[in-house]
Parts: sequence; structure tokens; C-alpha cells
Amino acid sequence: MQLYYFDFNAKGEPIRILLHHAKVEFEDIRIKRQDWLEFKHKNLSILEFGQVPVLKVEEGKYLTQSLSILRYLGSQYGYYPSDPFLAYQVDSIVDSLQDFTASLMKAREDENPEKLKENLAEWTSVTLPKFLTAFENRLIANGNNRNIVGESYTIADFVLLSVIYNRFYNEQFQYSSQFLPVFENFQNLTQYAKNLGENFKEYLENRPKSAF
Ligand SMILES: N[C@@H](CCC(=O)N[C@@H](CS)C(=O)NCC(=O)O)C(=O)O
Repeated sequence: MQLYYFDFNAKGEPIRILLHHAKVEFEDIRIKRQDWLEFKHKNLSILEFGQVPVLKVEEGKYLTQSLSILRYLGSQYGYYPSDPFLAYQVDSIVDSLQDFTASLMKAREDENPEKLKENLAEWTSVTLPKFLTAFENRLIANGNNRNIVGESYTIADFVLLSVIYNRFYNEQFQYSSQFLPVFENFQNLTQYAKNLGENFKEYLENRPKSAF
């Protein structure tokens, strides 16, 4: 297997985490931002939507769309429930994290420094706690601080792990010191992050650092 993605820990990262946890050998092809256009032109035939991540699963079979890849691998390696309601619970966390990231990107969009500061302050005090409250409530309802759904890892845990250790516990990310105190107001989430941090310690320590 070969995973093509940028040299950062965003949309492709939950796929890496899943493959790591499932102990599946894969080649982690990390494209540097400055090499992207050249890579894209040379590899148009495998980039169905002109973007990465792309996962090569066998000769001539290239999968696209990060969340579809994640569900495909999740079904294959036991991280995606077959029960429809459990699958809904997993999907709604995964989808809400897309909204989370999109809202953060939007808040960072303005080039005017004053406006940017204002937007980020609003995002930190209003939007961020809204998402975290929902995740905290899911953890409480699930009754353990190890998994967000059920009692074993699902793709929802891998996406959460990816976001938590990219946006909150990541000194390279510009706003982590602004966001972390809000995150740590949520006791169950903080304990969940700690448990993930312990269980994926080696992975998190050894992966390449990234601001994104
Ligand atoms: N919906 C797609 C979005 C993929 C996407 O936005 N990829 C970005 C990197 S995170 C990309 O390839 N950007 C380069 C470009 O669009 O030219 C997915 O989830 O896989």
C-alpha cells in the first residue's frame, strides 16, 4: 500500500493513524508543498479529484477522498461498526470534525490583522466550546474516556486524535496556546486526550512534526 499526502498532519493523518494501529505496512509518501505542482502534473492519472490523500491499494487501484478511504479501511480492519446506529454515531463525529476544521479555516481567512484577531477570538470563545461541548457530552454518554463510540477504537477516534494532537497539543501550530486552555476546561475530553496520548505515545513522538 502507498499513501500519497502532503508532509503535514491534516486530512491524510487519520489514515496514517489507522494503518499504524492496524499494523499494516504502507509507504508514507509525503509530498512537500513546494513540489506539489510538479507532482500533480506528473501524476494526474492517479489524482481523481486533483487532490491528495490518495491511497494505492493494489496495482491500478487508487482510492480518493480521505473520509471514504477511512471508512473503507475502517470496514476492512475493524474500526467501522456494522450496526447502523453505531455507524451513525461514528459518522456524525467524523462529519462534525469536518465542520470544525472548515469553521477554523474560515475564521483564519481574513488578511486584515485586526479582523483576523477578532474572528479568532470569537471562534475561540463561541465556536470552539460549541464543538467541545458536543464531544464532551458524547464521551459522557458513552461512559468511558478511551473511545468516543463503544469500547474499541473506531475511525472517529482516529479523526479526533488527529485533530486534538494537531490543534491543541501541538506547539508547532500557531494558535494551540490560545485554544488549549479552552479544550482543557472539558474534563472528559482532556482525560480522553491523555489516554490517546498514552496509547499512541510512540506514534506521536516519532511522526514528523507539522504546523498544519
Ligand atoms: N474532500 C477531499 C479534500 C482533499 C483536499 O482538500 N486535499 C488538499 C490537501 S489537505 C489538497 O490536495 N490540496 C492541493 C490542491 O487542492 O491543489 C478529501 O477529504 O480527501
